[in-house]
Amino acid sequence: MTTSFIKKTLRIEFEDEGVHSLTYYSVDKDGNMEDQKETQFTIDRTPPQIVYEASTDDKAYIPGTWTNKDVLVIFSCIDSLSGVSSFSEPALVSTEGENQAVEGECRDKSGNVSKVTATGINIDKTNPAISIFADPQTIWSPNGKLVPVRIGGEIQELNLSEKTFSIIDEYGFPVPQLNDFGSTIYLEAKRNDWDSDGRRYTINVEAVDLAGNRSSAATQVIVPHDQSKK
Ligand SMILES: [Ca+2]
Ligand SMILES: [Ca+2]
Ligand SMILES: [Ca+2]
Repeated sequence: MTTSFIKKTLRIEFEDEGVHSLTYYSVDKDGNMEDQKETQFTIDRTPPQIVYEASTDDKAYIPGTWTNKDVLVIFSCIDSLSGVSSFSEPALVSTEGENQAVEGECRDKSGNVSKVTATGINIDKTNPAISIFADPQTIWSPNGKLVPVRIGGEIQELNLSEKTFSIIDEYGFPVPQLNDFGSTIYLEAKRNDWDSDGRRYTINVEAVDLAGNRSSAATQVIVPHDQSKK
């Protein structure tokens, strides 16, 4: 008995995407037919779908908003035909800066690639830096007059949201309003005779940046008990 194989190459074109199956068998000269065989293959020209989720401390991060925490970007990918082969690892953005971006990529088993970019990541971890001073710091003499005091200083902050001034008189009397540095306020040059450490006015400023970082600073103006303690 002799066995001879005849090799045939047949070109069949499959255009459509999807799972295709091809059934084939051979017949010998005497009409004997072998068992049918089947082969399957998938044509996939559609790139996968990649999306991302950004979060800070397990809460959703909204792009374009400022945070003072690291932003975690997690990518996920689906592919309906050949299936996902690989996609980007989660990325942790911890550097400070505005409009930072992270790119993610997904590849399916047919080599189609999709990309997505997480943009608008704004991170600020730095507290505002504040200086404040009063001029003069000592009011003399305690003659009951209103004395002009200039409040100076500055806030160093790239993303300042708000600044708030407050004045506290240790005697609890109504105090002037202060809206900004460079202003002059009028304080009463008066103290009680028994107040041995003098009357203390405290001028506070608090600054908050867009990411919620907060700092405060204060200076004091004193109406001393006597001139030697000024
Ligand atoms: Ca695909
Ligand atoms: Ca800041
Ligand atoms: Ca006092």
